[in-house]
Amino acid sequence: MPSFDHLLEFIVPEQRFPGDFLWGAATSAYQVEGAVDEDGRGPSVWDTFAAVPGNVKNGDTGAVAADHYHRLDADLDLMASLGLRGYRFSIAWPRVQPEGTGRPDRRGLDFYRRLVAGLTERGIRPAATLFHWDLPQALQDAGGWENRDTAKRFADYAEIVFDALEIRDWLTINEPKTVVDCGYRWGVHAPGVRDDGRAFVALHHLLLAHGLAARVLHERHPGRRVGPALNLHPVYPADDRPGTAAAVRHQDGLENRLYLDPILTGAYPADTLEWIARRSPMPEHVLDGDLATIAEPVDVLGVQYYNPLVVDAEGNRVLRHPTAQLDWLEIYPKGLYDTLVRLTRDYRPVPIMVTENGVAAADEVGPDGRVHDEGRVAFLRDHLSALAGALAEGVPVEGYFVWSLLDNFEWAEGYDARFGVVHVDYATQGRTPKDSALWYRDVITTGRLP
Ligand code: IFM
Repeated sequence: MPSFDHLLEFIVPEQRFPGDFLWGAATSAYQVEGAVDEDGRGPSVWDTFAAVPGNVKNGDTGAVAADHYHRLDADLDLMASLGLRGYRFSIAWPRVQPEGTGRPDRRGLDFYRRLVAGLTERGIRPAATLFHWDLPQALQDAGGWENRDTAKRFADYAEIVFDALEIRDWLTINEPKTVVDCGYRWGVHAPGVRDDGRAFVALHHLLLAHGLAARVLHERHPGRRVGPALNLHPVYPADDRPGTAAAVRHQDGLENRLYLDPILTGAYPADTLEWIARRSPMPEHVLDGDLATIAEPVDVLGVQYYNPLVVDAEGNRVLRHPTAQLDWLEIYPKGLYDTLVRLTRDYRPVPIMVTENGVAAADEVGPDGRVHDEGRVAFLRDHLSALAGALAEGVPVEGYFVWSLLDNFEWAEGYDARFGVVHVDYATQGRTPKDSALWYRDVITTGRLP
């Protein structure tokens, strides 16, 4: 993987991070926990989707994943040994409410109580995501995110976990755009729908769920913080042909403004909404008061950055930068800088955490017992360098969570795509910190990029 130092030199006067910068790693429940039938957990849409042949590469499922549910204590020790100061995980809604409604299952909550206690004992700050795509199947059977009631059920679930877990920082919905695009427009994620009309109705209810849950936290636990975790993609023109600027603006609407504007300003972007109205009844689902709910103040904004999008006048994506193992993951660290700077330029300043950033590779443990993932080291160094550039511009970034702590179930890609800084041998469930994890530990210890 090439280095981008030459691109970043001009924006990075200082590579030192603030002393209280939160250095973390992230995972999500379905991707690491396994134990899908244990302690009363109900089925989720991802159990259903992954069970259908052809939906996931190699027929992989999250049934065992990284077996984190059974290896919690060892994984907590592993996090401590890597010097992590923060850990972002998600709570499996179907562990807490197996059917998505009603009384919580104590066993499900107890797992997360143990996790939070274990983190706290080790001086690692928890940040919890309420929903990282594992919707209880029973709610999907009742209409899923196309059903407005799911947003209300989400607020009930949020209240249960807010009250049960002593956590300051909460993320509501992980990447609503991925649910909308991959789950409802292109059908490559659960629930496997390919229908723009339905997709944008689901989008509105996902955002409503975010706002309702954020309001519950503010009402019940003042002093704690909540926000969404949004995957943002800076959009660049492929050329200067007539029409390209408009195509860039349109794509930026679908990628970024469609999520940022309602959440941070209380209005859907007019141009994007007009485009949606031509293919979806979504506007009819926006009821009085919804936008005020969605715009419940954000205390901390989760930003997830992987790749830029370069589009031509026809709106087609043009690959301009090197890609990693996954062909969508074009590597362009300056895109992180541009995204962070744009947030403070176009919206009112909000504390930001980079809640995901990372790269996949087909990593293997070598004969020396180590994983020499120098491509990932370069990726992390260049992206952290871009982040340092944004900090130097005054962007209020408080923390960074590498995606991911462990190799895990990469959704439709199954287990081939390894995003972890720790290698997982799925046959033995052995963990091997990759060179990137050791490099990251040094960055955490010194607070600067080597
Ligand atoms: O693995 C995913 C994660 O669940 C959500 N953000 C992107 C990651 C890499 O594809």
